[in-house]
Amino acid sequence: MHLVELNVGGNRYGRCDNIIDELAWRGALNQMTDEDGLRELTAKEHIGVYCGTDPTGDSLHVGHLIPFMILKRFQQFGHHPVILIGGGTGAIGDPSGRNSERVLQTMDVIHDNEQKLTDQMVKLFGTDNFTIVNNYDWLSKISLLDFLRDYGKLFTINNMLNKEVVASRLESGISYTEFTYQILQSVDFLTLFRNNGVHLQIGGADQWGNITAGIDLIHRLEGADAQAFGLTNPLMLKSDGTKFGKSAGGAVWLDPKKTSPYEFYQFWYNQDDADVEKFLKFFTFLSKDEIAELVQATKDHPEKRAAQRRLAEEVTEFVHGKAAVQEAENISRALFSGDVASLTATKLSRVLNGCQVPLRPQRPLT
Ligand code: 485
Repeated sequence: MHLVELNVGGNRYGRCDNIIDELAWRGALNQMTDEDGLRELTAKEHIGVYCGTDPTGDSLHVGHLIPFMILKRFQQFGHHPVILIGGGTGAIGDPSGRNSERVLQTMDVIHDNEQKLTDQMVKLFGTDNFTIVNNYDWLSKISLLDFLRDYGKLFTINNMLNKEVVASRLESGISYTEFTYQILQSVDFLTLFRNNGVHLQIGGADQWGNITAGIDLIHRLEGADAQAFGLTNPLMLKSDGTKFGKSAGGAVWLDPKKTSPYEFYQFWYNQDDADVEKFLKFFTFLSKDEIAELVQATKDHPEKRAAQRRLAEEVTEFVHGKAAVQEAENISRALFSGDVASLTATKLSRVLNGCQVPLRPQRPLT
């Protein structure tokens, strides 16, 4: 695999010269439709790549970072990321990855969440070479009759029932509303393919059925050789079998009011030695060489936690900015040395946010 040194946004990255090789090395690939076709297209031109999220909550969490890191890497290779906020689909609720029916949220709550998620996305992706769309803009305009005539006719119940998400709910039951979800997400892919130059949709492994349904719809309407692809990331497993993304206080949020930057930093700093290489590859933009050095440092001096510290610094900076890293490190140091008096009231309130963390960090900052 050939490595090139690029200088993007002031950082040095040692990267593969092909985005798919880069993702493979980062451990970011689960399933892909037509890998050869996607390699060929991404080598030839810069494409639009999209990932959607429903505004069912008022903040993103670290689990959402998984496909967003992939989108970010596409952006660094010159491709164009499109984030879709599902104001329309969020009104329905994706049955994927759930074994029971969702409770519908009010449209007021959904619209309120849309804004909060949009603000968080802009912090991660900036405003250059990045588009953010809301599927409420087109889904809310389709009449029931048009929906059934234009799209419903192209989906067979037989295929829809075969999607894993639906099949797994047949015994416990699934409403007609949630059953319809895959058609809505397919209409999105078609809309972005037609209007935004989007050729690839990415998402977690639970999104495979929805993504492939969209590709089928595009092929039905735009021709069998229309270049639409799908890619999912693997489940993020931890070596001790516990779920990635949870801390003692529950989910780790990107909203600093729900999870303070200090708690956020500590979440990454406290990852096991056995997981740190995997997380450095996946959640940072560090080069192969830099990661190799950190892995060696963990082997030589595990007690120094150099790899965990770098991981915490990189991800906290990506999500909350440089100043937040400084502050998290100052707080960690002061708390560990017992020098609480040096902390201002604001800093203390960050640590005590929701009282979710032990007052003393679990480990000293070396
Ligand atoms: O056109 C689309 C409309 C909605 C969606 C995607 C494309 C959202 C998707 N159906 C969904 O439910 N996503 C989850 C969410 O919104 O929280 C999660 C997935 C996860 C990962 C993450 O979004 O469960 O695997 O894709 C970004």
